[in-house]
Amino acid sequence: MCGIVGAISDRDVVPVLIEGLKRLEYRGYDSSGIAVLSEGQMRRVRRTGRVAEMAAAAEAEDLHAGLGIGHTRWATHGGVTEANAHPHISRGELALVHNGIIENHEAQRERLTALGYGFESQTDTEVIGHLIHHHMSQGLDLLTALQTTTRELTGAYAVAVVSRAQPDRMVCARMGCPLLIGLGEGENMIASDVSALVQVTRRVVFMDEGQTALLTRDSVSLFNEQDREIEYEVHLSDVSLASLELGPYRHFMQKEIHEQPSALADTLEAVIDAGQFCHSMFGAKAEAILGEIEGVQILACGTSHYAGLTARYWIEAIAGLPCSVEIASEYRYREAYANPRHLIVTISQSGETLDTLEALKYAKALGHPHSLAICNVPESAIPRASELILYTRAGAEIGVASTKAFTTQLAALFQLTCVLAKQRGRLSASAEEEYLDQLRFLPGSVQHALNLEPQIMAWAEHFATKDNALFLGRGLHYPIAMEGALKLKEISYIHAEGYPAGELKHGPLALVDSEMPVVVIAPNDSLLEKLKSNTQEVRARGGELFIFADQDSCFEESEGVHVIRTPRHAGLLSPIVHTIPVQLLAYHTALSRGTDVDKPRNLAKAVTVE
Ligand code: F1P
Repeated sequence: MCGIVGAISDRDVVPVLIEGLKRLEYRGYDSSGIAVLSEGQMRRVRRTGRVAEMAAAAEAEDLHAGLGIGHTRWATHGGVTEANAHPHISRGELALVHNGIIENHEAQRERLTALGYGFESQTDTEVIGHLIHHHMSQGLDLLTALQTTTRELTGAYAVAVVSRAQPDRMVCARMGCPLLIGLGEGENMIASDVSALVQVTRRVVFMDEGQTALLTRDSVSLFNEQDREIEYEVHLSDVSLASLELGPYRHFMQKEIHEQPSALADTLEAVIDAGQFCHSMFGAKAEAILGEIEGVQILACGTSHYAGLTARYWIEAIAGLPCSVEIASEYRYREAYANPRHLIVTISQSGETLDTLEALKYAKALGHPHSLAICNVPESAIPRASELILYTRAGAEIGVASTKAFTTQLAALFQLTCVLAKQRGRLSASAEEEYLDQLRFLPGSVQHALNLEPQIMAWAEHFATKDNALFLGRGLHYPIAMEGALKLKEISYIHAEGYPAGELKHGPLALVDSEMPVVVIAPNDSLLEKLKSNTQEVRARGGELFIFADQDSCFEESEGVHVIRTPRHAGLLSPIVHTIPVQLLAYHTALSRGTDVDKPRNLAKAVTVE
């Protein structure tokens, strides 16, 4: 999704803006631009395509200034053109960047047209700049004009504005889209996320919904929805520069797949150190809230939704609580039945996914008093709107297709399950010890699964030539089959479906022929024999099988049956271990097909619009 960066400094901010935009590239974008105020002149460079092309153009135009804003655009209103790229300039006087969607832009466009404003783009954004310009022409200063404008907008936005009339400041506003302020020495900055700023500062202020801010070189003032100046808290970000660099890897996705043993170890550190499952890791109020709830409603999107689907098996079987899992964008628009004794659990890597955030707000409005966020980005919108929080400690995830966030979400959800079970007297001391042991071994099992990479690369060559693929799993591994299919379609653009293997003969078997590779996730669990019959149904129709089988699953290679042996059965944590091979398969297939692995077409990392 769109990314924003802005800086005001004694030094040239152009390199800060460019570097910031490069670090926001991972969010997904199709054009970029910067605007600077230099010697009283507003200067702008915009390009479709990569930030590097825009940066080269900025260099060619010799752009330097102490005040500027930059943007990576992910098209929503209007095609991918230079005219639609941000920053947008109003009458040569002020420049603006925007993330989000202005829902009443058509009405505002009519109003502004009547006031004599012309439009150069098809975006919803341009109305914001003209509205601010209009209010300034009525005598308001830049900040007040922005605050007045925000009251006339409906929708979601993070905006930053600079004006020729007040060249010593930058103003910004946040409603529904992320925005934070970075505090430097003799300079201040804004950005959509902290990765854009860590090159300059770690001291950040997270803006809240409805707030506006005024930045000069040496001061930052924050205002609430009523435009009253308020105090702010300064946080020290722990995002490291190393986590944002590729290192020896070819792609961030490859790096992040390989980081999973350490990401899991970090996420599990507290529980392993404590030697027990303890409610306190979810927050101060966790004991009372987790103790009193009678069910769980999980809300999430994409890969995070599949983590929820996996957790349902654990929560119902181990904790003995009813658990529903729903795609956030569906839940938020239906008249859902609310049981106030059910805990709302949101799962989100970014903590910014708009549908998940809105589903959480909707659940609260429906009468759910209790919520827990499982999230990878500290201080992001979803945990800030939740009562209880468990942060996964996967570190920055840059590849658009989620990998280490997913497996750490699963680890977090398993801990939640065990805490819920323990509080209900459903976790014996020996079971607790056994699960803790499984968690201790988990990073090692995941490393073992990573070692399968060379074998999986050979399979990937084959998949790269196909147009379709089926992924089958049963029980706990059915969501992993869906996750495997999602990974493959996201980054290799091969059409893939994940199915519960028992459902095969109710439809998808009609698709199976020699051109349809069928991936089977085959752990040695209680459903293994049933799964074996399902694979025979495939083979009998000429389908080629690619089976990820536990060491002791007893699948043999034969004509049309390929087997890769995964580590010994990891018990209830087996879905985590079995995720690794399907991630690697998707990665290497995409590599063979030459797609843009980290930035797949049409996709964005943080989906902050509907
Ligand atoms: C949800 C999600 C990711 C996916 C992609 C788009 O994000 O669907 O699972 O990989 O990045 O967004 P989140 O809510 O987990 O951040």
